[in-house]
Amino acid sequence: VLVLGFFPTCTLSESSEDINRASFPKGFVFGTASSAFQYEGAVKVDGRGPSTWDIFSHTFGKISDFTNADVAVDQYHLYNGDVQLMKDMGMDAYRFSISWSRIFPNGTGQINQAGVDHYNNLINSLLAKGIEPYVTLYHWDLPQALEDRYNGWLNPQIIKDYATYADTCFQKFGDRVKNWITFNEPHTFSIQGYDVGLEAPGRCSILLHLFCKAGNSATEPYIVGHNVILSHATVADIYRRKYKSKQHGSVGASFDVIWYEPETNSTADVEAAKIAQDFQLGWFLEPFIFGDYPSSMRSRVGSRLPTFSKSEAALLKGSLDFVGINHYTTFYASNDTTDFIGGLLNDSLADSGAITLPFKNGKPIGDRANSIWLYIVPEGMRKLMNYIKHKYGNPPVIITENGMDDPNSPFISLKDALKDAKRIKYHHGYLTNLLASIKEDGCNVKGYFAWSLLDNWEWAAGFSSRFGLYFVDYNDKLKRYPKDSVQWFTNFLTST
Ligand code: PSG
Repeated sequence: VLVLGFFPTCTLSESSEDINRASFPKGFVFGTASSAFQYEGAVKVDGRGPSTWDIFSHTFGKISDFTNADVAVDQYHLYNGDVQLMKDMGMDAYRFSISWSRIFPNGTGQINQAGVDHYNNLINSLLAKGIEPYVTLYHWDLPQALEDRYNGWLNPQIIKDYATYADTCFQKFGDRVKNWITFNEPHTFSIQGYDVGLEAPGRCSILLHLFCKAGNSATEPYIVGHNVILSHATVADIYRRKYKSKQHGSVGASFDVIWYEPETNSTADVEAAKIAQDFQLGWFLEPFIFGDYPSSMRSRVGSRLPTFSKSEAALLKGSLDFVGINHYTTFYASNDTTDFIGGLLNDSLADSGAITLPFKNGKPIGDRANSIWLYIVPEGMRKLMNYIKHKYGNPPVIITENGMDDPNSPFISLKDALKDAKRIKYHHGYLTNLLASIKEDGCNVKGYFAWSLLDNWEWAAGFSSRFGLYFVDYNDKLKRYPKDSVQWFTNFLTST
């Protein structure tokens, strides 16, 4: 702070004033994002059935701090207060997910009315305060019943069952919900759940099945991805045929995207960065834009990559009303000349022939947050927006997640934990680059959601990572305390 004091243009108060809501186009949406399993808790309340994440989180050794999300931040009970916090900040929207096993505890069959009631209450509470709901239908918490019955996403039967679930949500909530996200980060859950096994359902074959009992890391991620892609297309079609003319909403999906910067300007590294991006964003976005997987994936994965029939391709193409992007970080990409990863793992990650790392010659690409994968590189946001514009015809984009985490340390006092200058700098930097992509480059970006309103349960990292604008006191009744970033966002959103 003392050092900053010598450079008046660098102080926080100044930097928070150079851009604000009014700098963005009219109607641009600002919100925060969350997911059911990370926030709700109340896992056994009102007839909810177990999900794959309940089982995974209760399996010894899977969660780094040995916690689970049985209580999480209890938004199931505390939602009214949380909605007020959003309102007080001047937020326009809230992205949350519906827990499939609250609606269908068994995955299919009987609807659980108490689960429907809960989301009706949440949606009504948001609308009463003028906050627009953005609803994710699937944020990783598959009903365990479907995993047990037929291996969940590995079986094409899931397409029909997911469609019934989504159709039910459109029917029950679509009179008030106008923005639907079918899937959160299919790339992440295909890889983490079925290639490296670090997330539910924890399947893999790497390192001689040392970590996972069952799985095939070279084939299953592609099978899962395929069923997810067909599920999205099926559900987008149902929405257009049965609901769109009455409900007038939009259906998109959210994709995780690390920006890949070639490690050197050699042809091989430039090409490696492109192919790495095909295997991340292209894998899931291209089928919806062009009707097929990227050609680089077709040639590299060969017969392990499932194919789309003519009629499936037609259903896929144009099935996204908007492209949701979860963007946090940038890595270097280089050509894997030694096939190091392929030899070691024999998995889908090796197929791109690229190595992606946040280091070059031992030097990090940017300042690191708490998560080992989260390096702060604000310019990546602008580059990514331009990449999507040029490669995919400037579709409407919504940033459905962006944010950074601090460690959950028992040695930091509450007072100090609320001083999150690093988070303010992060959002300021990423928003500045997002704004430039819109204003200077003509990118078609419609909204921005910060991850996250509250500290919450960060999957395999448990409570060890704090992504919130609000601090949650896990030792004292889950009380919420505003970090400095809350004041920053409030100023940003309410100044004109
Ligand atoms: C997203 C992006 C990366 C890793 C994990 C995620 N990345 O760039 O390497 S998960 C994503 C998810 C949400 C998480 C949040 C923070 O949708 O549930 O809590 O980001 O990890």
